[in-house]
Amino acid sequence: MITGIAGQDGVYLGRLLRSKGYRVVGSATPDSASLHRLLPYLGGVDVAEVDSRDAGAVRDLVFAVRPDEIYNLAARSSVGASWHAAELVAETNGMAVLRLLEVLLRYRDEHGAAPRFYQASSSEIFGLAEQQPQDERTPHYPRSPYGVAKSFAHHLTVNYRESYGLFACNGILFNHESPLRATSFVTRKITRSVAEIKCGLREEFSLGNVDAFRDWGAAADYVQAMWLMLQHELPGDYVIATGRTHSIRDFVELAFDCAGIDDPWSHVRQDPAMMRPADVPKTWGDPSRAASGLGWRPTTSFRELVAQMVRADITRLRSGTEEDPSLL
Ligand code: GDR
Repeated sequence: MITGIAGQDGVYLGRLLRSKGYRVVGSATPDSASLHRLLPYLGGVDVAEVDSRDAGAVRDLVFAVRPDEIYNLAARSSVGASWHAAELVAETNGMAVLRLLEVLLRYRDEHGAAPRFYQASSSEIFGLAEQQPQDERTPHYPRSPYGVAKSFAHHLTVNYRESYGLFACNGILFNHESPLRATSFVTRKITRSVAEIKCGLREEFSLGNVDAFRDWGAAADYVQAMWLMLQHELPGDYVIATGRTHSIRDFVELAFDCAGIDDPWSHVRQDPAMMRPADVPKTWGDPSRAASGLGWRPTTSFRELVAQMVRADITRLRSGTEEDPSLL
């Protein structure tokens, strides 16, 4: 069972589990626009429209599906939007996780064993970290309502594992991207805009803080790590990252380069209104524990990732088809 099937990671994980022969049930918020957009990629996945904040509906779904593994990906995923919807973010990214952990306990009471549980934690828990690179022992210093709620859920997952012996893991995923990323995130906003410039549909676009650094990997690689965590003999928490960090500036320049366009900065405006009240200046992860404990390593370079996203956006515009499984 995958909560949040209607996001980038839900699609990649759902496809991975299907390729391994799993039956996959994915939940999505009723009437989700994202589900409508990504449905072409979800062949073979059973979709249930359930709001993750609705504890009763989540309980009914878990008891009906009787899953071996639950991947909790449901969340409000935009850090930038979280200041404008702090309470909703706390409910969805924080309290809903507590309620789901409680459902696991009730399930175990009734069936003798609970499903293995994966919690989508995030590098945003580290925020203004002093330690570079960040690993599983780096103290939390979240910088947004999003990061605060993810930190709460992270600690609860550890606490329920230690208090009740649940098989519960936190995947501390650093930024991970793909052609399926929504254009509200900076990477896809850039690749989409570059593709539009390439196709003569626009001349320029605006960005906020271009001096932040992110450790960007590929979503396709990162869902493998989620699965590996739940196959391990013991539950644990793992940083999933590439171990390399790049600025937004680097991403912009590489994206224009991939499209064969010179002079990138003549096409980019900086808009102070797009700056966040507080930003995370640099994420840089140390994935050593995932390498030694899970045998996981990223396989996609930064250049390959950017090139794949730019190529997909140019293909979309030239074909007139927005979503097509051949883009992956
Ligand atoms: P992030 O991703 O906040 O790291 O969270 P995002 O792509 O939104 O921002 C990355 C950095 O780019 C700067 N930025 C802009 N961001 C957006 N969205 N739009 C802009 O126009 C823009 N201009 C500059 C931001 O200030 C920031 O520094 C992602 C999400 O997927 C989370 O859900 C996840 O937990 C973390 O990654 C790991």
